[in-house]
Amino acid sequence: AVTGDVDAVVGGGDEVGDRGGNVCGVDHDRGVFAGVDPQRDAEDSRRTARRAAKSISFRLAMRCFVAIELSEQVRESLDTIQSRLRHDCPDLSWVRPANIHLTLKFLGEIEAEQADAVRVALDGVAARLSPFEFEGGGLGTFPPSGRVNVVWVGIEELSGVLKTCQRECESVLAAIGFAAEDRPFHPHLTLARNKNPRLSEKIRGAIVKCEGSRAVRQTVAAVTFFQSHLGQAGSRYEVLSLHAFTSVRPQRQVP
Ligand code: 2AM
Repeated sequence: AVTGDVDAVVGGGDEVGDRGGNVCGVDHDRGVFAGVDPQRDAEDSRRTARRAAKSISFRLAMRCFVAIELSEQVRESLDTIQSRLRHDCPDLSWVRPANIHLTLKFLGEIEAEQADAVRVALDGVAARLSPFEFEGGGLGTFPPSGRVNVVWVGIEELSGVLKTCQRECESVLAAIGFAAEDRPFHPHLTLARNKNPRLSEKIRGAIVKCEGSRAVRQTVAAVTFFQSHLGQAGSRYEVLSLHAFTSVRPQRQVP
């Protein structure tokens, strides 16, 4: 988990002393002695402050992504699909419907100041888009054949605006330093993850049985900037900002 990793690093070295009581660089213990060397004290304070700043900025790194939030109705449909699949494949790791979203861009670990730049970039995208509708397609897996890692509901969106939205996000985020994805965009809603390759055949069978349960449809009127908090009880996603589409002009469509 991010917190665990961070604690391990911060707690593992001499940073501990800095965090213990001297984050702002004031040395309270030394200050009570008369006749201390002021130059040396000042250098000590500067060094302490530098370490504290490094440690604080590291601790502020955030695991983030950009996604489309789902409506309550879509989440209910996904819940139903999961229940049907779970009947045949109880041992998958199921994503709670409240946690399912349509990921547009995974950013990974970012610094607090990058988050501000991401917000500005997404505001720019939202100003150029107007609301559109998508529909959930059939069920599928990553990878498409062989061992199953992920079970998903595919997204069908014939107008091409979803693709435009994803490309716009990709492009503004690339401009502020986030490497563009080299894989083609495959819009999907992750229902479950699988760690046991021996279940793969059973999963594919369950998917075939489930075909037909594909009634998900919603209007998309915003993109959301999320922070992911990894924890023992699973991930928790926090909304950092919501960027509502405000353009009234027709969408530019990607072929
Ligand atoms: P997905 O499961 O919808 O494909 C938040 O963690 C979201 O970011 C996940 O739902 C996942 O999208 C995506 N994600 C997580 N880790 C990722 C990684 N290492 N590379 C790409 N996308 C990732």
